[in-house]
Formats: sequence, structure tokens, C-alpha cells
Amino acid sequence: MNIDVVISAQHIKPEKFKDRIVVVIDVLRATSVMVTALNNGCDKIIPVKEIEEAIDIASKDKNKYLLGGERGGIKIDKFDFSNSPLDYIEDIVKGKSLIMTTTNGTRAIKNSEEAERIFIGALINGRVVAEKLAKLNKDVTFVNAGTDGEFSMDDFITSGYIINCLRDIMKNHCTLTDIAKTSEYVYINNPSIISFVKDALHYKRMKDLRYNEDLRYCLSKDLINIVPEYKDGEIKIY
Ligand code: 3SL
Ligand code: MG
Repeated sequence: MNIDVVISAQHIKPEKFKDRIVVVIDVLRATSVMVTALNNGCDKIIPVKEIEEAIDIASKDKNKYLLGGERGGIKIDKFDFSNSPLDYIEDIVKGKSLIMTTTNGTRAIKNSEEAERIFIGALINGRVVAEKLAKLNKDVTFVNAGTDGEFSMDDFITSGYIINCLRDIMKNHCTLTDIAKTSEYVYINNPSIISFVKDALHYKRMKDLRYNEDLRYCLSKDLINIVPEYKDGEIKIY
């Protein structure tokens, strides 16, 4: 198994995904929202790039669809929810379909469509993602959503955590690209993820917007045991 990391949605080269599994990571906060909503009984998530597209799909059946996402970290006008994972509780999402558009996370998923399979990863489901990858034993690329097309410390250390779990399960029977090694190195040398991530640009933005609870939740490891997959335009637990 070969393991690689891509540092942002803008750095994706689709031709490099042939025959590989991709794990998309936007730990703050899109993929943490997706894992949470599906774990709380949401039927499926439809990620889209544009706000108009989301509103258009939702208008087809107002009872079935919820609209969630953000621009600039803030709820979009006419949307039901922002991009706070703590909003996606069972009472609200159970049996519903969520249409989501976010600045970086949903873009990273759509830009990864050339991959053989696409999984949704975060810290809250990190270990179970590693277990799934070990079972499949195929080459894998961790796509970090990044922040506005740039490298993001929070996604990078999350990749490092999952890689570390994976190497542990695989008893080292895998090869890592230099960037994958660096990602794991960053994780190993920063046992407190929050202490490392607090210097990240996006962490500071979240703090300024007073999303302290979101930060604490999204930066916790292994709270959830599901691995959502993106297939044919939908994210579900298959
Ligand atoms: O960029 C994204 O996809 C979002 O997760 C960003 S935010 O954390 O909701 O601001
Ligand atoms: Mg992010």
C-alpha cells in the first residue's frame, strides 16, 4: 500500500487518483459535519459547489431536504443550518437528505471524483477510517481540503493521525511519500492536537467567530464509528 497526501483542493491532480482510494479531510469543519449528520441518522448528503445549485435541489421537496453549509464560516442566507456539526442532531437530521455547500470541503470532494473510491475522514472517525483502509489494502491519497486553496495545519495533522493508525494496523507494510511521512511526523511530535492547530489561520477564524465548542468537538479523536462514502453524487453509509 502506498500512502500520499494532497495539501489542498486546489492542488488536486485528478489523473493521479486512478486506481487509488481518496480520503477527503476537512476537519474544520465540513467532513466533521458530514460524519456527525450521518451518524445521527441523516439518510444522505449531497455535496454541491454552488449555493444556487443547492437551493435548486432543495426546492424540489421542502420536506425531504435540509440546506447546510457556509461561506466565510457563516450560515448562508435561506439555508437551514450553518456548518456547525453540533447543529446536526438526531431530532433534526433523522430521515432527511442534507444538501451541503462549503468553501473548501465540498469542493475537495467534487474535485476527487476520478478516484476509485472516496471516503470522508475527520478526527472524530479517524481510527475507523484507518481500519477500513487496512482491510481494503489499496493505495490511498489523503486529500486535505485546505483553506482557500492553501495548506492548512488542521487537515495535515488529521491526515497524520489516520496514517499513524494505519501504519500501526498494517504493521508497517506500507510505503509513504515524503509528504505523507511529514504529515505523520507532525502528528507524532504534537500529541496535543489543539496545541498544534491553535496557530492555524482557520482555527483563529473559528475562534473569532466564537465557535469554541465546534473546535473542541472537531479536534477530538474517535468519537464515531462510521466511514461515509461518496458515490454517484451522494455521501452515505453504504
Ligand atoms: O471550508 C469549508 O468547507 C468549511 O468547512 C469551512 S468552515 O469551517 O465552515 O468555516
Ligand atoms: Mg477546513
